Amino acid sequence: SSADQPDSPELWATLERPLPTWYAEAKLGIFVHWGPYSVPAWAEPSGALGAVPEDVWFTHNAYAEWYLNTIRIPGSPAAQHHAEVHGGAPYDDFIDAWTARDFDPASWARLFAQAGAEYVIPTSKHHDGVALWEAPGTGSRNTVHRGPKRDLLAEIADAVRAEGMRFGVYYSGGLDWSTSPFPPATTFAEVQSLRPLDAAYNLYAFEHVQDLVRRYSPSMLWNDIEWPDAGKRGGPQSLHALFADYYAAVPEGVVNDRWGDTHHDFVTSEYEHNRHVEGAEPWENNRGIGFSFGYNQTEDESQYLDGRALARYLTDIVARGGRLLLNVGPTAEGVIPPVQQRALEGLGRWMAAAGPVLRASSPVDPAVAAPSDDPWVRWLAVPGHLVAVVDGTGTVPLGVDADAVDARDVQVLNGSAEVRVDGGRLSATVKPADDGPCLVQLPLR
Ligand code: FUL
Repeated sequence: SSADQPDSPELWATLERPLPTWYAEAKLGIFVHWGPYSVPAWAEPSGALGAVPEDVWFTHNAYAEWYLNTIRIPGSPAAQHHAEVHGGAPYDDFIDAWTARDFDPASWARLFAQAGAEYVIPTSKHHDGVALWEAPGTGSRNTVHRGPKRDLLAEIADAVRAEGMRFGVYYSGGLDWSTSPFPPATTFAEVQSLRPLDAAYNLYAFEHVQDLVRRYSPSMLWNDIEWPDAGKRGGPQSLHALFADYYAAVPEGVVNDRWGDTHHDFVTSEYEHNRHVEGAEPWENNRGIGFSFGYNQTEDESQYLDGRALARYLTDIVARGGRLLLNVGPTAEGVIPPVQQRALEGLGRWMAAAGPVLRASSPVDPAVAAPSDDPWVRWLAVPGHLVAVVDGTGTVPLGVDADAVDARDVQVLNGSAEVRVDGGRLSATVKPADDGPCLVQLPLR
């Protein structure tokens, strides 16, 4: 393509190939948002993205990793908090205050693996532009030179792989606030109009991702917000070239859909935002355990999902053919906050029984077996069987035709349940286990 023509759909199509098996089968990934923002660790827990009105979202942003944007919005509670608690200190002071003193990547990886995760995606550079590795062109604004003084990505990659999980990276190609001063975004339109587009920034971002590929061979490139427009007009530093180079280096690698209108291996929804993409193409929903990705010390149990709620959230996604990228936000010291740790441990106890079923499963046509929210029932198909995942107590109608399954040969994989046939319909009298929903496995006839 010529210098001012955007790369064509035909060019992007040349990158298409079958979805690598590991990702086609994956059900649970762990996202890690860790940065200088983990020092103030402050946001208003205003609600889930997509459920909070846009005119409220930016001034009362629930995402603690957006701290540098939110404190620059005049009159925002975060601006007031920053003035009162941090004396209006320059944001980069938080780089040095980020100690990672208690960071033990092996214990993180063990926790994630026990929760049932198959892949782990830390932020390599978030919107604040601070790199978690010695990224070219960042000078000292990275964790090797300041703050932790460690290559955090290398340590996480090694620990994650030692637990048999895949390692990938998040990269903010769209927003990079290291080009200072920047006006704060107060609308989603401004997020787009304020992002850098030029050739110099494209080269900067291109060299970052190329360096990530060379050093860590990540199984996933999870870009955010968009890719600079200058990188979508052909040439050796184009995104197309970057993808081709990536697939050559990591044949099982996958890329998400947040580069703009380009090639992608899967699409993403975030909390309640973008739910309409779930279904047609391979998809992944992402969210924090609470309302933030970066650690937010103002949140408590009332915002966080617990193990049981996570089990239901994950099952709902898997039953619809998706996967969950569930975020953890460590403290500046490198500790997974206890409330997040408990949630993951709770999910892990349930996944000990449910994980193998979830991983072997595919969605069930709702015309064959209908899900319901009250009582809570979801359906999974595993070879030769249907599995009802049931939460609640008492007698629950199962929404499946009694002729479709063999009700005499029921296997309860978690909790206890008795299945009865009543007028051609099945019901189960359940007593769920302490750790999460019952799994009732019924052979297909
Ligand atoms: C969003 C970002 O703006 C959030 O801070 C977070 O990284 C999330 C996964 O993607 O678009």
